[in-house]
Amino acid sequence: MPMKVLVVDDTNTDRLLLKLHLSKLGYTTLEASNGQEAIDQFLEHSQDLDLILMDVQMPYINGFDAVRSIRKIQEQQNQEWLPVIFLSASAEDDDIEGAILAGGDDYLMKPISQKVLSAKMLAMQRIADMRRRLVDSNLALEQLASTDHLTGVANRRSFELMLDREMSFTRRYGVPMALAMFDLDKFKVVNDTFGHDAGDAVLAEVSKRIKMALRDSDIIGRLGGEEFGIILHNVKEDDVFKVFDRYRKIVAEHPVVHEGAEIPITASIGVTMYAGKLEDKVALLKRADQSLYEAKDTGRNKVIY
Ligand code: GH3
Ligand code: MG
Ligand code: MG
Ligand code: MG
Repeated sequence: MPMKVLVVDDTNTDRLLLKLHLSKLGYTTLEASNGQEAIDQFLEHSQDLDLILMDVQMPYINGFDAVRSIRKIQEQQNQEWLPVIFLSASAEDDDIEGAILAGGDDYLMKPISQKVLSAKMLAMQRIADMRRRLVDSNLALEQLASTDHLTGVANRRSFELMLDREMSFTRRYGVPMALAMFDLDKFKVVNDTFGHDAGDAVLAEVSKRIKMALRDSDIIGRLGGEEFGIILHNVKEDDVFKVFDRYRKIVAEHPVVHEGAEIPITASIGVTMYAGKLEDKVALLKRADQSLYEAKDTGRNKVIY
């Protein structure tokens, strides 16, 4: 994709000349002829803009003020860095300093040399690429830190963060949700009979079955050991039992096959609803846990709701 550049200048001939330079260099352009237009263009195109070339002297809102506003918006919206190069006929130290203080990344003297402009844009592109790589590797690290490596589902920390988020969604919009604790039955026996590797394979397979069955807006996480949490987002109270009983069956109806061995598996599921009362995550998890205990106490392989 060619870089998209916003060219801001109140002088038509300057703007045309810049556009000409830029199109020769293979860039696409957007235009603004004053500070306000620049801000408007930025608001409309901030998603796919790569660079702003900003004249300093303009009536009403000058280039410095326009860039200050743009930087403020970016900060409020937590947007990515967008390079800004100021263009001005003034060689005054105060203007050069002012440009950087206003949020500019570089300052070029008019008349603009196509060669210098192209070199400066290359420098900005390099920094933008570097930042993008950093953001990407941060995202990858975050992903790694929030995922349980054996099963590929959310780990406890990340599940609890999502639970917080779901609960505030429910509080704000009054959309009920369900939370379940889901624990494999007699899993110690599985390990003792088939070995720890087989136990690991069961955990991975069970997570996969549930993940396949979940709706996109629902969430599964591994809370620890052979215990999982499941959140149903925006669910009718009448449907809750049906959904979780389906998950129970998905686990129980076929044994997990590992290295030729057929391993029968069942799970107990303790469920609780949340409709937005002043209750915290800990209280909710505790209620689901109590239902889970009841399921274990009364025979396992069942949903208690
Ligand atoms: P219950 O029906 O009451 O839940 O019985 P249980 O045997 O499932 O419960 P218990 O808490 O006594 O045992 C849990 C077992 O899960 C013991 C532990 O070794 C096993 N386990 C926990 N994490 C893992 C894991 O990552 N891999 C394997 N293979 N086993 C695990
Ligand atoms: Mg001007
Ligand atoms: Mg268990
Ligand atoms: Mg357990």
